[in-house]
Amino acid sequence: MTNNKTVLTWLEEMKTLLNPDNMVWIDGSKEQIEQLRAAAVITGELTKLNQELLPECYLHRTAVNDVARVEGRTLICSRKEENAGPTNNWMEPKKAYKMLYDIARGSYTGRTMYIIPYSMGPIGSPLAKPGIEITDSLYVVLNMVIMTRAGQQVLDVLGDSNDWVRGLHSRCDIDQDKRYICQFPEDNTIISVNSGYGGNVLLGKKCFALRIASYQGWREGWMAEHMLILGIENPNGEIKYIAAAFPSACGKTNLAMLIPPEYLKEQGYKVWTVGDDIAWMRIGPDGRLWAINPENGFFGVAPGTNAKSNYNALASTKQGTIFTNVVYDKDNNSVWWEGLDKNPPKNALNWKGEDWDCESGEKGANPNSRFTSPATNCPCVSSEFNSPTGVPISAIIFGGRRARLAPLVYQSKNWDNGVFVGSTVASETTAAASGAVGVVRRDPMAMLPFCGYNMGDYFQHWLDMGKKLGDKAPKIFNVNWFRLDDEGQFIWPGFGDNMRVLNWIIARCENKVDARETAIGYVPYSKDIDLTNLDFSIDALEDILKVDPESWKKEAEEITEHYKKFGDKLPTELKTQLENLKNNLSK
Ligand code: GTP
Ligand code: SPV
Ligand code: MN
Repeated sequence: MTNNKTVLTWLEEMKTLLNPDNMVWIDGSKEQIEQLRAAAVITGELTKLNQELLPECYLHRTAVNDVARVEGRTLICSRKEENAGPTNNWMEPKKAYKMLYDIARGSYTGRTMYIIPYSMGPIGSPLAKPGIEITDSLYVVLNMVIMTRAGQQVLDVLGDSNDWVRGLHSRCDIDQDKRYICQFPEDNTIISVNSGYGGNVLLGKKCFALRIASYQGWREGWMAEHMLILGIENPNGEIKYIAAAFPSACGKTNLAMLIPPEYLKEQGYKVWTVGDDIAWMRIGPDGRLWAINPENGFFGVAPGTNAKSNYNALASTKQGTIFTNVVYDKDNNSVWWEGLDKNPPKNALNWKGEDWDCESGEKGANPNSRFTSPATNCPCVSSEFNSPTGVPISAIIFGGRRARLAPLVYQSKNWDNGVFVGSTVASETTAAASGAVGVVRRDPMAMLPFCGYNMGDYFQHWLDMGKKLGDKAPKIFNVNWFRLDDEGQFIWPGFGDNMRVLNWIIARCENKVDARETAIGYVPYSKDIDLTNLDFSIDALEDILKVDPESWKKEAEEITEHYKKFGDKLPTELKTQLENLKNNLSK
């Protein structure tokens, strides 16, 4: 498949270490994928689903102890501890290699070593980057061929270059006490052992496209972000692109595939999906910020996905999809999850593969159950999806799950103030990572688990990008779809109705609408959020647009604490921003 010496040498080393029975290159051909699916059905890793209802779709169950990312066991192994920074777990690289090689040694015995050459980004795009993942898991192979562009072509473009990311994955024994997800940013290397769950083992995704790539972006002057990318087409056919960073399971896939309310559809508004999880962004020849989605598929949260909440995501799962940890419907050899519809299957297995009684009150699907679907399945996939240059970004949005405080939407005063807003994002934890759910924590730019270097340097990099972009910089906003009322119900309807907020954001970018200046930024006048055909009162809207100085003073104190972590690495601009906020609030 290749004569690249750096590749062949590494593979030899890995072969000696892992001791596989045989080696198989993934060439990306349909025939090979079909053959590997059949093999995975024989080993029991996949269940072939009803091919009439769900052609080329399969079900997989992970080990019960292995259903989410493990942030506590995710390490950044930079040479100096300071370069991993205060928000990452760190281990000295030599020690980490030894520990990981000791764990992985001989672990492919009796197994096949699959070699997956893949590209993050359209093959041949100047913004794309190649990697090679070796794995002993067919599930990983079959997910990687959906989530990335994988196969021979990647090696052809790589040629003799040494500029590729090494990825070693071994299931070992799925021993959670020996589970580690390690990134070596200075070596372009990832090692993941003892897991079989998506975010831990599909090494092109969080490990490469965020942890390694964020480091590369810092060194090379571009950005790798935990952001969806969408295009909004107005009735004149003009398309504006928005990138949005929300923490895991906080609504990126949903927003990326939003269906506008009926009255806006009738006017001719459309939404196009470029990406739902990751954006790589570079300053283009015109001085604007251009973004690609490095992925080729969606690894989406299943629960809550239905024809009403996210029609396009559901449609994306109808073919060539791998479902992980959902309910198995024995009667029609199909799948189900909470929130799909009101008819849970009567004769079913839960995500663990046990008989499941839908009336027991126990959940059938794991809260972090997922679907892996090809992006091209999505009815609203953007025509620019494969564009090698990407799309120009007009606005960047930050957001999180906050039951209180953060208003529905506000605009930062300028780029530096927007970086401040991003650096202070807080959100309730979700099932996407193991550990407690619903605990509010700071998750700067939704990158807390994904930044591959010192987050203080990362903030500075954002500020530096702003200086380079100057007046061509995207405008920065913050949204919160998750405000709760006293009964614990979401106040804002969310989902498709978020389009009403996006339209305000676009209008702000085009200088077409005024806003109210507050201590935290520009907040909409309630009349400017269009509530046409929505059963939502202007009073309720005003309520979720309020900026309460007393609560924000408390928030400013918490930000002060949050910032202490970064010590000398905290950029002066951000200290100034915090002081400004405090001053504004006491006016
Ligand atoms: P990752 O793939 O983990 O990065 O998640 P994500 O950010 O793509 O989140 P996703 O869109 O899958 O949404 C996660 C959960 O949030 C689902 O249960 C959704 O139903 C819910 N959700 C998404 N958008 C909204 C919204 O506007 N309002 C409310 N109330 N819930 C939402
Ligand atoms: C996330 O947790 O942000 C995800 C899912 O997108 S995973 O790929 O598991 O990280
Ligand atoms: Mn994500």
